[in-house]
Amino acid sequence: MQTYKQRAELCSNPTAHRLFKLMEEKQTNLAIAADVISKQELIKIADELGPEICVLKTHIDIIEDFDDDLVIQLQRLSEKHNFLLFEDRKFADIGNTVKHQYENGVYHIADWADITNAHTVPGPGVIEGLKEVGLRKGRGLLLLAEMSPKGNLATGSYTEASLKMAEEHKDFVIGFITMKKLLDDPCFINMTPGVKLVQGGDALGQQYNTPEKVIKEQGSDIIIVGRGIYQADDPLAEAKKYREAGWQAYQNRL
Ligand code: 5BU
Repeated sequence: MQTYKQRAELCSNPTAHRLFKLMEEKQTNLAIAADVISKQELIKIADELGPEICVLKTHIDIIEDFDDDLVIQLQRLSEKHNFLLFEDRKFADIGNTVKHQYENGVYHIADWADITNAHTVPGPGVIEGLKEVGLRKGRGLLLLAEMSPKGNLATGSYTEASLKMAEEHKDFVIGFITMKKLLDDPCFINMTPGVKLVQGGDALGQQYNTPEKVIKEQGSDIIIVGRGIYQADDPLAEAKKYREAGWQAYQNRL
C-alpha cells in the first residue's frame, strides 16, 4: 500500500499532487462538508476547522448571501490553513452546458474551486466539457462512481462505466466519490461521504459508515464529514476526533 506522499510523486495533475502532498504534511485525510447557508457561518467553519482538514467541500448555491467577497475570503483561508476547495456541484448535463455552468454564471466555479465533481450519466461529454475549462487552470475533477444514500442507482455496470471514463481522462479526472477504493491506480483519489463516528443514517436516506470502516476496510482515502462535525456542540473538538480517527485508520491500513 503506497503512502499519500508516494502517491503525490506519481501524479501529474497539479491538484492531485498538491492534495496528496498536503495530506501527508498536515497529517489529515478529513474533508469537511460545510453545508451551512450563510456566508458568515461558512467563513467561520473554514477558519476554525481549517487547521484540521485537507479539503473544504462547499455547496456554494445554498448560501443565501453569496457575494464575490466570500470567494476571496475562502481562497485566503485555503492559503492560510493549507486546504483545497472542492465545490460539490455534481455537474450532469451535456458538455457544452456544463462548460458554462463551470466557468460562467453567478459562481464562476472554475475560478476558485480546486476540485469539482460530475455525474457520469451524460457520458464522456460531461468530462470533455469541464476539461475544456478546468485543465488549463490546473483543476481536478472527481466522478461520482458510487453514492451514499439508500436506493441510489450508481452501482454495478454504471460504476464500471464511470471507472472507464476516468481512465480515459486521467489528465483531468483525479478520482472518485465512492464508498470504497475501486481501482488500483495510485493517482485516483477516493473520497467518501456518509461518514460518522457511529454507523446509522438520517431521515432522508443518507447512510453512515465509520472512519475506520471507510479508510481501513474499504480502502478509501478521504472521509467527508458534514453534520457529524458542524452540528456538534464543539465542532472543533469533534473535527479533531474525526481527524484522529481517519488518520489512525490510514496508518493501520499501511
Ligand atoms: P453529512 O451531513 O455528513 O451527511 O453530509 C454529507 C455531504 O456529502 C453532503 O454535502 C452531501 O451533499 C454530500 N454527498 C453525500 O452525502 N453522498 C453522496 O453520495 C454524495 C455527496 Br456524491
